[in-house]
Amino acid sequence: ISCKEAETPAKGSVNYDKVREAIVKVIEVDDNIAPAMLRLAWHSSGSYDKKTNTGGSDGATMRFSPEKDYAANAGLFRARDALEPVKKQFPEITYADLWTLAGVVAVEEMGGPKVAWRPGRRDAVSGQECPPDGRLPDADKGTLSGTVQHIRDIFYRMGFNDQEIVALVGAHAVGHTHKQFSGYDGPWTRAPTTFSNELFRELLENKWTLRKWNGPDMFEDPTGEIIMLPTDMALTWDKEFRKYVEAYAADQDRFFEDFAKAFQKLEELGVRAFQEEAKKKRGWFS
Ligand code: DDH
Repeated sequence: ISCKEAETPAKGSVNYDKVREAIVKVIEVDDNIAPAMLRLAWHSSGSYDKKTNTGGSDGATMRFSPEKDYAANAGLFRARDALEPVKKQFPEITYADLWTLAGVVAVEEMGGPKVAWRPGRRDAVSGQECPPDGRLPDADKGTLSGTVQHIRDIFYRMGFNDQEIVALVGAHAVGHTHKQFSGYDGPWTRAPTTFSNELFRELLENKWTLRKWNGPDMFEDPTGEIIMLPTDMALTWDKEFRKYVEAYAADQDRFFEDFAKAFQKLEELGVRAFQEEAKKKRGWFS
């Protein structure tokens, strides 16, 4: 479908501060939903491919099959469903704006940095615009070098560099893996509803060993209570990634600043309205 057929928000008709307040209320009922909202924002944006300029948060295509059924998106119905009453309360906001706004509100509510956010995303009207499966990262590619290469392939495709990759993955300070959704099991930190640089500190300061169980390969600390995915560990084994893990473990302010920039960039990948605006600013089309 063309952009014209898609629903675009009526400018000025939504009070985004009120929407923010409504999202905060949802989080206050169950703060475990905040990490899920953050992951929804990331998965709706992280399907972007810069070569074809497809995917990304514009369109909120995860409402539709096949995207909502991709294995990577298992469990995200929790966040989508939790936001449904907010959409009912503010019907003029697009889902694409609502989901990305929920991501930044979740980060803020969990004590993280303020992330710049602006409206303007449209909603697709069918699943025809869904990106293909396989654009989001797998947590394990069997070998260390394969896993490191996979992380780079996935994030370079969106247009990120090594520093931005490490900053973004710092989001694993919050939330849980769920056996029933991904096969993995457990939280990364002991404060899974506090946004902090704790993922990096745990990665460097704790002792990580392969969990002995009949689930997928994952790492645990000596207590077995907190975990790391192979892709998280890979950030400490690759020299270039490790530089940033060390920097962020030592300096939470720097992590917050870099995360905020990278997350705003992530949420704006492929958004037509912002791309048009940027073109106009360059003066070619005025
Ligand atoms: Fe993640 N993530 N993520 N992640 N992620 C999972 C949960 C959460 C990978 C795999 C998983 C990012 C990067 C990666 C969050 C945010 C972000 C789960 C568990 C898996 C598996 C899902 C479940 O069982 O429910 C991999 C692989 C990568 C990678 O980069 C290689 C990034 C960039 C972000 C971000 O927000 C910017 C959050 C939050 C969660 C916790 C969700 C919850 O329900 O709790």
